[in-house]
Amino acid sequence: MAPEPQERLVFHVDLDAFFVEVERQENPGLIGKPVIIGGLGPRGVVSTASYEARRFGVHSAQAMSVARRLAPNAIYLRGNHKLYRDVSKKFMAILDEYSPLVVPMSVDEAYMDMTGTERSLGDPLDTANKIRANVKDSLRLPVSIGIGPSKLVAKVATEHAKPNGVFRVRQEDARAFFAPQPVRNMPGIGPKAEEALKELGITSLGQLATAEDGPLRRALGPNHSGYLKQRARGIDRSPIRERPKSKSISAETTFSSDVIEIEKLEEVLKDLSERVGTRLRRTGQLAKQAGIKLRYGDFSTFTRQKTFVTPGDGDQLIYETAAGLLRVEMARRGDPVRLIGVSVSGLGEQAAQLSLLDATPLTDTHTSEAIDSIRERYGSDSISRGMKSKST
Ligand code: TTP
Ligand code: MG
Repeated sequence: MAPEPQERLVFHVDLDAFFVEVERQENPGLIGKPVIIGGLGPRGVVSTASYEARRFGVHSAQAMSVARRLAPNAIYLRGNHKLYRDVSKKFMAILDEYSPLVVPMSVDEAYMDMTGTERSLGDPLDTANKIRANVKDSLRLPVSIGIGPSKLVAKVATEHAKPNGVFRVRQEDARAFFAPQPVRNMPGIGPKAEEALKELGITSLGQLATAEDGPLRRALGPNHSGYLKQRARGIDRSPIRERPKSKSISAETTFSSDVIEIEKLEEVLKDLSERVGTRLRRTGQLAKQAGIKLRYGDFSTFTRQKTFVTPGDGDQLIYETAAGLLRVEMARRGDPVRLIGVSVSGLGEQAAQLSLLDATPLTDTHTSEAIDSIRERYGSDSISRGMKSKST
C-alpha cells in the first residue's frame, strides 16, 4: 500500500501592529497608548492602529476623518515607510533561517513551509516560539504565528494567535475550528460575498460548509461556490508558493492637495518605484516594461508604458523609466496632479531562464523552486530538506 502523503506543516507569520511597533521603538513614549498611523490630510486613510486604538473601533483602510471622530485623543502619525521597508527585509531574512521556502505576502506577513522539520527542530509550537523570540531579540517586535496543515488554516489560526502568540490547528480539527466563525473570517470572502451569503441565511463557515449547491452557485457563481465550500470545511491543497497570477504590479498615491511641481512628483515617483521594485523582486520575476499613471484634478487619467531595453527588476531602472514618462507628460500637459502611480508589467519567467544561463550559484529561492517541482511530480515525501544551521 502506498504510504499516506505526509501532512504539510505551514506557518503563517504576521507582525503585530507592525507600523505602530516600529514607531514605538523610535519613541517609547508611544508604548501603551492609542496610536494611529496613516495619511493625515483630508483624504487620508488609516494604515494601521495600535491595539489600544482598535478598542475605539479604529481599523486599517478606514477614512482618517472617521478615526478622528472615534478616537479624538489618540496619537496620529504619518509614518516612515522607508524605515518599515528596511525592517521588513530584516524580518524576512530571519524567517529564511528556518525554512528554505518562505513566501512573503506583504511587508509584515509570510508563509513558511515547515513540512518535515519536526525531526530536526522538534515540536512546531516550540519552533514557532523560537522564531518569535528571535524576532523579538533581533528586531524588538512582537509577532504572532498560526500553524496549520495548509496556508488557509494557518492564516486563520494567526488571527487567534494575535497579539503576540502562537496557535496551532490540526487538519482533523480544522472543520470544527472554522464552523462557528463568521464567513468574513475566511480569506477570499469580502463584503460582497458576505452580503450574498447573508441573503441565503448563511453567516457562519459551518453553514457555508453544508450549504445547498444550487442556491450557492447562483449566489457566488459556479466556480467560486465549490471552492469556497471546500475551504469552509478547512480544506486547502494550494501549493505554498503559487505562480503569481498578476502580470503586473503597481503602487499609487493620492495627494491631499493637487501637485504641479515636478520635483515633488519625482520624489513620490521614486518612493513608489522602490515599493513596486521590492514586490517585483519577491516574485522572482523580471518585468518587460514600466509605466506611470497620472490622474488630474478634473479626474481625467493618463497612463503610458515604456519597454525596457532588456527585462529587469531594479528600483533605478523602474524609476528612471517612469520619471522619463513623467517629464514628457508634464511638458505636454503640465496640469496639477491628483494621483500618481507606477507599474511594472510583462512579468514572466525570464528570471528563471537567465539564472540557468549564468553561472551564479542557486539562491534559496531557486533551490526552493526546484524542491517544489520535484514534490509536485513525486509527492511531498520524495525529498526532504536539510536545515541551514542557525548560529545562536
Ligand atoms: P497588517 O498585518 O494587516 O496589520 P498590523 O500588522 O498593523 O496589525 P495586526 O497584524 O497585528 O493585525 O498590516 C501590516 C502593515 O501594513 C500595517 O502595520 C500597516 C500596513 N497596512 C496599510 O498600510 N494599509 C492597510 O489597509 C493594511 C491592512 C495594512
Ligand atoms: Mg501584521
